[in-house]
Amino acid sequence: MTNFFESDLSEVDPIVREAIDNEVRRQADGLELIASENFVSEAVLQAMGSVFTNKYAEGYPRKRYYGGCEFADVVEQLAIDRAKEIFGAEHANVQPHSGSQANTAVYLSAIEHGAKILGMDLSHGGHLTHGHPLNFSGLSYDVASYGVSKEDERIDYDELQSIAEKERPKMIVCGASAYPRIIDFERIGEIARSVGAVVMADIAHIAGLVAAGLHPSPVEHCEFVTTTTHKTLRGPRGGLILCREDSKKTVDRNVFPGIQGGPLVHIIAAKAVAFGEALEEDFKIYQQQILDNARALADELRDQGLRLVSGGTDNHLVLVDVYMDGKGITGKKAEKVLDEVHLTVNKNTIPFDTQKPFVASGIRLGTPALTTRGMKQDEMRTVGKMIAEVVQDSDSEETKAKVSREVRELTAKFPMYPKRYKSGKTEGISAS
Ligand code: DSN
Repeated sequence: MTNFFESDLSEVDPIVREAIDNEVRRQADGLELIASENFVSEAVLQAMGSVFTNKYAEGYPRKRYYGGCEFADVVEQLAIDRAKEIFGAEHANVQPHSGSQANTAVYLSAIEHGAKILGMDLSHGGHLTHGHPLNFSGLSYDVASYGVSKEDERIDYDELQSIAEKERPKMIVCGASAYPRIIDFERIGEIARSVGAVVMADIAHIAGLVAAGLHPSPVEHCEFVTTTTHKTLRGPRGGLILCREDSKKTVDRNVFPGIQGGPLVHIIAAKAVAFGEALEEDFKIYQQQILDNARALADELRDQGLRLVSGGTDNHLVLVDVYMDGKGITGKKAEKVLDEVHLTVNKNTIPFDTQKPFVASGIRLGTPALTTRGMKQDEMRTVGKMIAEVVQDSDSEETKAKVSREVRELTAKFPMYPKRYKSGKTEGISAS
């Protein structure tokens, strides 16, 4: 089965082949610092590129609306069982096509249309699906929001308690896409119970850390837990819902037929592979290295004079205030100049930002992808210096040319597919 393909994409569709090859080179020759991205193993890629994409399998294992689902059942049941084992959850639905679909299905399962939700403000680190006015969540529900305090830029749990008492939401939504600190799910669970609300914890960013026991788990404290499978969890692009046994039927019904038709069986097969990798001892070592690397990156950026939102990081990401009240450059410009030297980041609003979201005062950096590549603290210090140099001297072509050369030298030392990282084990970061 290794030589499964007899035809060659470069002959069948050279334009797509070339785009794929260029993307392989882009990923290999640049330094990927987008906090929500990662590099999957070849095993995950193989499962994604399998003939399961041909199969309709509406329904769930052993209860399908189509014939010929016996092997689809194998991979979906495996993905469910492994997800439950990783997170210690009573039930897992592995069919959501994305994190947004997972969240949509939970909203439908947990509360009535139009009910009040209390979600974290997007500009304070939340997510579109946590109540943004242009998202289904903001359009279909009555939204109140909470955020971080101005003093320490961390979630103010006392304020969250007061807002919950005043607003009396039916559901509190927690979890974030640009929050560098530990989230106290236990406290949020207590706040929710005190006002008769349920909790949806969206752990898309930190799922790998939770799986490895390096971030407190929400599973015991929150009725519903959602995640994507492609960030720190390092699986295929997709979603996952964890819930308790008593919500199993409702959640399953709201995923299919509620919001989706046929599941993406090839992606579910790849989720099963990735979940298997997450159960390996190496995965814990990898997640610890993500944390060590984020701390090293944060320390270097701080030493270089950049301001970090909340002063540092407890997880895989660092939010840098590059604008510094007009003394620096905007997030938009920082993203552009860093891109020019092949340091890939995204502009991001910071709490209480004075810039519009498309301009933003910050950039968000994450270490999951570079850690998969085998880089450790020394390389993170080097990357931190490069970022600071470009951001602080953003109009100098000379600086950009120099840093660009340094990026090339560093990437050459940590090759990507197919030389490194053939399985879930990361070379150089391995127990074996
Ligand atoms: N777009 C994702 C991120 O970058 O964090 C969240 O959905």
